Amino acid sequence: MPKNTQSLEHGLSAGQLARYREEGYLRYGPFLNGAEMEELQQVGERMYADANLRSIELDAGEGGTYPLYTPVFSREPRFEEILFRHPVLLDILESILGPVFRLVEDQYFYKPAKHGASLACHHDNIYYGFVDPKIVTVWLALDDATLENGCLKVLPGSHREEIEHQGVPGTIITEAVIDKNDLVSVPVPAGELILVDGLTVHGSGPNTTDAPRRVANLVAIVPCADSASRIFSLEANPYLRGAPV
Ligand SMILES: O=C(O)CCC(=O)C(=O)O
Repeated sequence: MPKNTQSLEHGLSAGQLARYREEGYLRYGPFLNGAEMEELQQVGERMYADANLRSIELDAGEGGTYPLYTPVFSREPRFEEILFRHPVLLDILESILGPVFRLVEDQYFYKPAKHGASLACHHDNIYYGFVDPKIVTVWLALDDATLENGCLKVLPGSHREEIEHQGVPGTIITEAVIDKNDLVSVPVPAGELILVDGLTVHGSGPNTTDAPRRVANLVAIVPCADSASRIFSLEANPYLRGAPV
C-alpha cells in the first residue's frame, strides 16, 4: 500500500494522487530548472552525435524511426543529484509506489528536427513484461513539447486493464483496439514532468518543426515476488528508495 502521502515532504497532494489513479497519468508541472535542463540536453546531444550509440531505433509505426538511448543518465554520477537521488522526485514516486522502489531503466528520446515519425501507441510494460506491473514512467520535457513537435499523447483511464498489443514486433496497439480520437495531447513547457502508469496507453506525434524535441525518461517499479518477467531482469538495477540493508 502506498504510504500516506501527507507524511512525505514533497509527495503528491491527495488531489494529484487521485487524478493519477483515475486517469493513469498526471501532468505534475515544473520540475527541472534551466541549468539542469541544459546539462541533461548536453548529455543527449553527445549521444546523438555519436553514431555508434544509435543502436535502438524506435519503430515509430508511421513515418519511420527515431533514436532512443538507454542507459544514459544512470551512467553519470552527476545525475544522481538531478534525477536519481532528487528528494522531490523520490517523494513523488513514493507517493505512488510506496516506500521501496527500483530503477527499471533510464532513457533519452531524441526526435530530430523535421522528423516525420510519430511513436505508435503502446504501454510501457509491453517492453518489460512484468507480471504485476506497478510501474511509473517519469517523462521530463527537455524542450517545449508542442502539438507541432510531437508532444506526448495519452489515453486516459487505459491503465485499468492491460490492452493487447499487436503489429510487428507486437509492441504497438492498433486502431482496431483503440480509437485514436480518444487520445489526449499533453503539450508542456520545457522542464515539466509528466507521470505515466506502466499500463497507460500513450504515444507521440511527428516533429514537424526545425528544432529537436528531447525527453529524459526514468522508469521505476515496486519490486516484489510478482516483478518476475521473462524478458527483463531487475537484478542489477539500483534501489532508488528503500534498499534492503
Ligand atoms: O516522448 C515520446 O516520444 C515517447 C515517450 C514514451 O513512449 C515513453 O516515455 O514511454
